[in-house]
Amino acid sequence: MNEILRHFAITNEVVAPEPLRIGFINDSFIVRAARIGEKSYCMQRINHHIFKDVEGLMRNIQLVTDHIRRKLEAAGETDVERKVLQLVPTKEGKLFYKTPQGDYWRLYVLVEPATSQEKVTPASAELTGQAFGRFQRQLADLPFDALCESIPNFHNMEYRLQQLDEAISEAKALPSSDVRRKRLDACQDIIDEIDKRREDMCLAERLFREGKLPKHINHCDTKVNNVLFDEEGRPICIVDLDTVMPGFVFSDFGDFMRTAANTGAEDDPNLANIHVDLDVFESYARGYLKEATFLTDIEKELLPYGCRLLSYMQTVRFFTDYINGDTYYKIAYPEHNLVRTRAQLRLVQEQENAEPQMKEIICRLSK
Ligand code: GN1
Ligand code: MG
Repeated sequence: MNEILRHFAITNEVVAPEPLRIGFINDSFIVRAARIGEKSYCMQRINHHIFKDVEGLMRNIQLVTDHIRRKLEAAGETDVERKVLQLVPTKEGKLFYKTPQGDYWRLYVLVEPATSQEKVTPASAELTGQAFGRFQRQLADLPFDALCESIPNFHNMEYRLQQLDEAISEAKALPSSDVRRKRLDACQDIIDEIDKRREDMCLAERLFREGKLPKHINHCDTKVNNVLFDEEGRPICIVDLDTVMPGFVFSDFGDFMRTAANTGAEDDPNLANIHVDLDVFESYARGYLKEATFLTDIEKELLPYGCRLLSYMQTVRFFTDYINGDTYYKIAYPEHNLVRTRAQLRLVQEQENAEPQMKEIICRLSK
């Protein structure tokens, strides 16, 4: 560990790295300053099986953090070190260090003091909406294609449906005794539900091709635990920038609502628990719209649609993984991906029913 650390351009004395249990994708370590008051760091091994273009990913992060830092400085903000992540380059001036074994490591200055939250309340939802809205606004003047897609087609609905179709045809070709074929044969009701929404759910991609819907830089993992809060419970910094990439603003708005504005769990086996939490929806939307002042009319109008879209996309992704035999998502029990699929599909249906209320809220808040 110290061998890796010595490649980075750190000027202060630090103690040995210790494992930090955050996130499932990368491995993180905390590197504490030897003396109080000096900088500590967060060292991470990047999962290059998921993020295949580490160079592109790190360039994205550098671009985004530099851009936000310049914005904060131009606005005369104080405490900039806590308001945007800061990468520490290697002694050779690179954004990451690649070991002879082929692992990729990076180093951030640790944001402190700061706390994080796992659960959302209507009050914290509003603050979180502001934080992600501000993040998008700060990046809204970057051309969307200045960044690469760190996971290609990550939130592209047409591509996700194509992946499902491939999984289905592969499973169909298997003998009827095969587990994957059995899974497929038992799930025709899910396929029907997915099929009847296909066209509607690819609307955003079509509007983009017709030049009617813009792309912007999105965070693409808008969970409350990716926001750091200060001592007073105010959001200070957005973290986990690996999936920051071009896309539609719904990716961030819809994914937050998918995870936070659901009275049930993402993998709730009891479908009766699943409803849209309109209090959380309204609070987040209020915070978001306060800050996301760059939105066009069509983007605002489609925000409730974006909620359904992200839940539908997650339905398709979980279901594809189920038919493929659970190769992408970690599962806790054999039918976990099926339970997740049904829970997300129910959320889509609940969001369809709640769409008039969601539209009314967006309309009221936009005035
Ligand atoms: C994955 O691992 P986590 O929870 O940050 C996935 C998201 C999905 C989510 C579903 C890189 O995110 O896109 O929405 O699972 N991230 C990746 O729970 O695939
Ligand atoms: Mg994540």
